[in-house]
Amino acid sequence: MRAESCLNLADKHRAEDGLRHDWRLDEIQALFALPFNDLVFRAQSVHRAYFDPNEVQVSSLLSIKTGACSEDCAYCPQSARYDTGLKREELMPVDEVLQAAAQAKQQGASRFCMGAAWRSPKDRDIEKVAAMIAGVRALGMETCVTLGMLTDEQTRRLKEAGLDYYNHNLDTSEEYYSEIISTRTYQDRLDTLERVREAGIHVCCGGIVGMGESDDDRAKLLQELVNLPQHPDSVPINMLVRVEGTPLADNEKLDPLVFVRTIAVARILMPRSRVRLSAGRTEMSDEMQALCFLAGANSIFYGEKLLTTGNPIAEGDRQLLGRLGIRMAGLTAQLLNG
Ligand code: SAM
Ligand code: DTB
Ligand code: SF4
Repeated sequence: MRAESCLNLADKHRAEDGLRHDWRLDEIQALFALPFNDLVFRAQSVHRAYFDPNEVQVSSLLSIKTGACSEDCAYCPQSARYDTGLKREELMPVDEVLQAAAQAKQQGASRFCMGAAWRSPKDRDIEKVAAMIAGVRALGMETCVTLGMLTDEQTRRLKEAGLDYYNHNLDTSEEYYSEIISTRTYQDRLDTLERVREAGIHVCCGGIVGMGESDDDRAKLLQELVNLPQHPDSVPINMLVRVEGTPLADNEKLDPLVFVRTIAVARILMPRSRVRLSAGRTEMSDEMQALCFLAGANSIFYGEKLLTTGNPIAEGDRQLLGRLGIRMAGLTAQLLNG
């Protein structure tokens, strides 16, 4: 029944958005296998057809509830199961969150993303988060939250509070997912994504590379994302941040050019989506980040902290973007872009 209604939805959206939602794995694998220059040229051509190539959207992140998470995601420093030395913090007071948002706005961020280390929120938490959303919106910023799995009622409440985006990542292929997380299923993730989409909240959904997954896993992750009934509005591509104490701490580093290829293929598959060069930038050279922008990335996390780990300082990013002649999208420009 669910599969049938998804198919109908997929047909409906294909007709509506003129984009493909029926990519086969072999087609995606063929893109990954292109000579690097051909792949990047193609990605940049698609990028130019849909976006201003010299503009990036910037989001700032804040961890509003930190650590002690019941889930066992092997990459995550916030799981209660791993000793990462992280200090646990309860849900932050609303006024402190709004102070941080105002500061992020002053630095030039147009979207404020609030993350909580929950498997799923409790109803009483949702009321506080709703107040944060309303407050951040009142500052004139776009709002995004990532809180784990949601019920229908919680989703409705977030929409009512004015939520613009919900971040919920598929992280990797369905096959590899069970190697990384045992406390929830891929289908749980897909169910929350469906709720968010149907409530009319923009979807932010992507994944992590560098977790020891295969080339096929990366292709399959992108296939899952592109074949959703609607392409996610934002697609964060994270490079694994290897945190001491997590099971993936000693993983081998991914070839940076494979990361750039992943960005390029995401751009080709999802031409209207913001592809975000997300976690892992502190370990990337300026040249590698420039290649990611060339391959079609047009969004970054901005500000010296992601949720619990480091990110380049804002001044450093302003200098890098300046050297590349890339502007930060203002809120007005973003609203115009839809
Ligand atoms: N608990 C909620 C959830 O899992 O959806 C929201 C917060 S969770 C930290 C948000 C996302 O951060 C994860 O889905 C994952 O993609 C990303 N993430 C967490 N740890 C990471 C790491 N070490 N490196 C890269 N990305 C990471
Ligand atoms: C996403 O895809 N990446 C962000 C955001 N969505 C919530 C989180 C990255 C977290 C990196 C590890 C940390 O700082 O705890
Ligand atoms: Fe918890 Fe989210 Fe981290 Fe998984 S990724 S351990 S659900 S905070």
